[in-house]
Amino acid sequence: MTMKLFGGTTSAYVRKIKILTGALGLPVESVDDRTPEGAAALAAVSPCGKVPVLMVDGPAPLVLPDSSLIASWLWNQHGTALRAAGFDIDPTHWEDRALQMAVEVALDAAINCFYLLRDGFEDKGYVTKQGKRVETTLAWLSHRVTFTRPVGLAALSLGCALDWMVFRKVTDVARHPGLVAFGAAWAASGVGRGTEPQ
Ligand SMILES: N[C@@H](CCC(=O)N[C@@H](CS)C(=O)NCC(=O)O)C(=O)O
Repeated sequence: MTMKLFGGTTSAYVRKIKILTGALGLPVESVDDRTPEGAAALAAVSPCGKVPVLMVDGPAPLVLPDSSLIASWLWNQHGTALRAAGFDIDPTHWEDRALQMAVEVALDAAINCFYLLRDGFEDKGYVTKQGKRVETTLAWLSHRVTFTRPVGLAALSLGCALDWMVFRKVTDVARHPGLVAFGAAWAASGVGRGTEPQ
């Protein structure tokens, strides 16, 4: 079985998968969709043009175009090894998934704000609304998420999302003490080491 992971080095969603495949020691070829060749290869496998996409070749070929879908597939295939590596990303942990959903709603809104403002979009309220969504969701999460082992879906997403938000300077995480504590524990754990956005 060979695997290709489409995505660049800045995406928080791609990073989630790099952390998991790295913890498993899986040989995965990275395809950077920001190069013309990578973009063409991505367009050939997925109509959505979003990353990550995991392409699995072998007796049962698969194209998985979403980080949560990929994470569930990895859990299905390698759950025992992931557990041994300190992760529990069982997709039937509904409370954890509900928190993860909130993290990713905030991340999507932050991504939206970042790119719309970078492209010079004239804000007639939509960008402000997205920015408020980031803040209310982060404030809510700040009281609910702590970093514990094994690392679950919400913690994995939040670690990657906060690092991205700091990297892109889209919010001031320091306003949320619970998230500051989470970020310190996440950094100290080394879970994301070597995959930081750059
Ligand atoms: N729900 C998706 C979100 C993926 C996503 O938004 N990826 C961003 C990069 S961080 C992307 O591909 N953006 C390109 C675009 O929207 O054109 C997942 O979990 O994989």
